[in-house]
Amino acid sequence: MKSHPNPDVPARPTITVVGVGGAGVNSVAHLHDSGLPGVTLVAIDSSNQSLARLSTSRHASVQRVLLASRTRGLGAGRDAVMGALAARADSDAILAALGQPDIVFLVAGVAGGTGGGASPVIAALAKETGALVVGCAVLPFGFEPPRRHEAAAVARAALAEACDAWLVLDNRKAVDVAGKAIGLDGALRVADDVLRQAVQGLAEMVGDQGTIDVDLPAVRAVLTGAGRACVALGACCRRRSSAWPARDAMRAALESPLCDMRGLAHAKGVLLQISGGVGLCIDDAAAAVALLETRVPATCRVLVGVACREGLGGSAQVMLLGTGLCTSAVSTEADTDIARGASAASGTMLPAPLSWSSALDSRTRPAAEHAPAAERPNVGRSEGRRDNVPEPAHHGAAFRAVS
Ligand SMILES: Nc1nc2c(ncn2[C@@H]2O[C@H](COP(=O)(O)OP(=O)(O)OP(=O)(O)O)[C@@H](O)[C@H]2O)c(=O)[nH]1
Ligand SMILES: [Mg+2]
Repeated sequence: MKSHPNPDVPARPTITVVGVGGAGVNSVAHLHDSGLPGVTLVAIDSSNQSLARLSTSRHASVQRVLLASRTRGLGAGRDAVMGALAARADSDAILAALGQPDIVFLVAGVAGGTGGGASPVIAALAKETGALVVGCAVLPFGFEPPRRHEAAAVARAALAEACDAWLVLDNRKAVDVAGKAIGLDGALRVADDVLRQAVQGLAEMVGDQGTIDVDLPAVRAVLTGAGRACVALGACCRRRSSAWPARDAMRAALESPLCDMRGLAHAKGVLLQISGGVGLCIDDAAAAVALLETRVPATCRVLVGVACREGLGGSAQVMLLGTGLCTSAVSTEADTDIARGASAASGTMLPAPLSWSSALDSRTRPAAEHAPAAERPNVGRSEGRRDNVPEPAHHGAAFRAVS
């Protein structure tokens, strides 16, 4: 039972990120060090050594759970059965650390004993608390032995079964994104940072920091029992100012070669968070939404949140989380469901919007109805929704590893 809310305190959905096993603990440490506000962090591992990195006073806000009853704090030795037993043996400690969050983001390297074995158990415990559970399965690097990949495939399926929605972050793709020349540590940090942006986007969307927030019940409706999901991130960088930064960021997210976005064509729902500077204009945000709607079915429910942050200047970022994907439409091998792209574009900023309210609602109408003229080859400008807004020249999107 959730405690009764105090009417004097504005209610805010609570998000907890749970890192399981060595990879999960590292992700949580990165989230902490990036200063993500409004998100509770929990690190769970069967290895004392792994959790020790979060023992400093600087990390006091991170809750740690050592699954020691079965392992003596020595790790699960790559044995997923041991990882599962360890989590079951310490389930009370896990439940106590979880509390009663609204949304749990659970991250684990599923090739590991703890990550692979304990994460489905912890996901099930999190669901017992009433939380919406989104699992993120980190897949092994290409250089890791085949048996690790096989173990990861089995554990990924178990994690998927235990979560409302699940997605994959493939370390092989992280290396591609980071570039071959970058060190292993650099590739790991790229993966961790992609996850940070996804969590941050979700936190902004349901938190009270945005210009337009999305209700938790609406987010619940999209994520509950949603199955396979994907996250795409796009950015239009400040140093290359664009007339349409949000739309260009959306294009970057959708066209990133790092993610197989074909599944979006079958998506049942999309959570979209658009973040831009204070000058972010309504037509630009609407164009970003319209561009997305050209890629999803007419029946897809798109929820849009918008946050204007002074620090973003003329740049924009989008985070989209597509759910209910048809698994046959996305590759099942060597895939990542998290992508990020950066768009290079030039031009001038449009004037600030007068009102946000009408253009950015939850919508289920056919995509073509909303697509701006520029995205619909056979529709004349007089039929478009932005007749009096000059159409910027098309800028080819360039994708870079790290924006
Ligand atoms: N992205 C990312 N992946 C990692 C990181 N550390 C490990 N991995 C991946 O996660 C897999 C599992 O490794 P760990 O998380 O260390 O394993 P564990 O869950 O602690 O399992 P045991 O040590 O057997 O208990 C590895 O095979 C790597 O592919 C990290 O810091 N970031
Ligand atoms: Mg370990």
